[in-house]
Amino acid sequence: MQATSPREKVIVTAALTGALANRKHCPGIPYTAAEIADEAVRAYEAGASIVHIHAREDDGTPSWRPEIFAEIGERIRGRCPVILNFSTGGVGNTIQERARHISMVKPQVAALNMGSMNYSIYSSRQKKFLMQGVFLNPFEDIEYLLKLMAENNVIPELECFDAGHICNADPFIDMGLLKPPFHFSIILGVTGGLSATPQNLKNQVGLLPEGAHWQLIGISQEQWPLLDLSLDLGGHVRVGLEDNFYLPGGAMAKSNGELVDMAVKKVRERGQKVATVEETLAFLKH
Ligand code: KMH
Ligand code: ZN
Repeated sequence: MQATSPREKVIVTAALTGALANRKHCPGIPYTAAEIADEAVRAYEAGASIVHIHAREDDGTPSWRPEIFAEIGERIRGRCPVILNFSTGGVGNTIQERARHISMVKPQVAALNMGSMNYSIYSSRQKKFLMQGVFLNPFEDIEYLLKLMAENNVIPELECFDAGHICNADPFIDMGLLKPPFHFSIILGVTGGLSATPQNLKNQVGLLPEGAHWQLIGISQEQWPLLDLSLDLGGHVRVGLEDNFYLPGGAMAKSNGELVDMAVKKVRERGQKVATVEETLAFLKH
């Protein structure tokens, strides 16, 4: 069972681009390696110590080409010390295709999706699904990624979207493939996974192993009303255009930096501090 009180120092992560949305949805979404690096620097300057990144081709289509991840990494590392967290997620290609950059680029952290489910975008206004797929993350893929990350000194960020996903870590802890300190993300608000309610957040936090670090990933504007509760319960924070385009008042953010500015302001208003890169590295390792 997880202790649930606010942390003195809070890690702020910026999820810069994602794979699903494009500039028709939100003009601030970066596509090219240069654009993603600019957004990473802006997020770092606003207080983010980790940037979570998906690669894209220059026209914005999702890509898992290691050369693109490498270019993004080089451009960011040449300009600031922000910690790199690369995605391994996707719908419709194999885990081997989605994880080539782990051994070739070796980001400090990589996202690891902890279970399968339907994954869709539903429009209540249009009364239809705008996108739907099956998000396949079987145990054999999780095991493959855990071994690959361990061999390459990459820290797994365990992304949990549905009720069973946190407990899916248990067999890997038992096998010794997953060792503390654990870093979980609780994702609320994907249609197909858990909805963004206070009760769902409390239930998920109650399932975490003792001492785990965790952050809330709230999808769409629903992330802002849950921010205080997640900080009260001991969470870290993730914001960014991958998850949500909007500032709390409803205006669309022009950049990831604006979303990070807002998250940092809210953390500080509560009397908590934002973790530096050095402090975040210490959390990641101990
Ligand atoms: N798009 C987020 C809800 C990944 O990158 O593999 C989940 C995510 C997963 O960040
Ligand atoms: Zn992602």
